Amino acid sequence: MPLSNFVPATGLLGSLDLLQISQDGPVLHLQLNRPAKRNAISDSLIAQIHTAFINLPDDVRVVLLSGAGEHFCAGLDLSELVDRDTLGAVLHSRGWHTAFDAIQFGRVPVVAVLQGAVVGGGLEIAASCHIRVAEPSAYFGLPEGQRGIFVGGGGSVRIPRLMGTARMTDMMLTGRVFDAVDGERFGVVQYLAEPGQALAKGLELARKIAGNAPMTAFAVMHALPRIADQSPTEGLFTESLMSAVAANTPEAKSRLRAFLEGRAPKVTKTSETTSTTRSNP
Ligand code: 1HE
Repeated sequence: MPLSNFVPATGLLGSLDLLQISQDGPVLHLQLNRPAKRNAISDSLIAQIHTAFINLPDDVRVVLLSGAGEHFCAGLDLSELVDRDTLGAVLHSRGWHTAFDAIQFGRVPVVAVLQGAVVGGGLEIAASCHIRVAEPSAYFGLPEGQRGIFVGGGGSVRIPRLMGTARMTDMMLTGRVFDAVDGERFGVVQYLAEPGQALAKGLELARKIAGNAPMTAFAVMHALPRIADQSPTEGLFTESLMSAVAANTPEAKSRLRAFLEGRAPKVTKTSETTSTTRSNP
């Protein structure tokens, strides 16, 4: 169901039958819509996710990603795995990388709203997003270890960067499953919502994000993770270049002028986003 005020997408985005896409101003809501299969990611679904993220309408400034039903995503559609040969498996994994790169390194930030199972490829797609908000029902697992396979959707790159290699090793070797509280404690989740409130919280955050200068959003999405992967000396240099680029946009200049002329809000405790949630510091 589209959120209230959200208008269902038409055209290409409206034709993607495994996604339900709707838009309200700068916020696009993209819902994985395969609840009968717990939003398991089939070849068709991964292709549709990729298509959606590379064809976002120009006026979209942020995406809210959620899953229909009681579970965010049960990961890879296991029924399609059995018949692939080795090259087919490599190409399949590379296809997931392309799709999830389009999320992480696309044009706009993505807020994921998580509930129920966030497992395997479900955790991999969540890890490609920029902000994760969780219902208390959310839980995180990497059953690949138990299924005799390995992560293939970018999990080995992105998940350790959120929770650390040791925790991911534990999940994969022992089948350990984390609940939402531990997910927040371990850095997988930035916001833990009250029951039934995660979508509303995600929307509130999305609207805030949509108000940012596009160049800042670009810098956060594209420069920050790359700087984190660079040596300190290279990182500092990249930071100087990125900050000079951002500061020289007309939007930055007008926002800075607005503050200096007393027209912009001050930074106060009330600008925290903790009204209905506990958030990480
Ligand atoms: C599926 C899948 C799936 C459900 N592939 N069909 N992921 C997993 O190992 C997780 C497997 N799924 C589960 O553990 C459970 O389904 C859930 C805990 C997520 C949900 O349980 P439940 O009781 O609500 O649903 P269900 O009865 O288990 O499943 C409902 C239907 O969805 C059923 O099909 P049906 O035709 O019998 O109704 C299930 O077969 C189907 N279903 N999950 C295919 N994953 C790029 S590499 C990534 C590697 C991975 O992601 S490995 C992790 C795979």
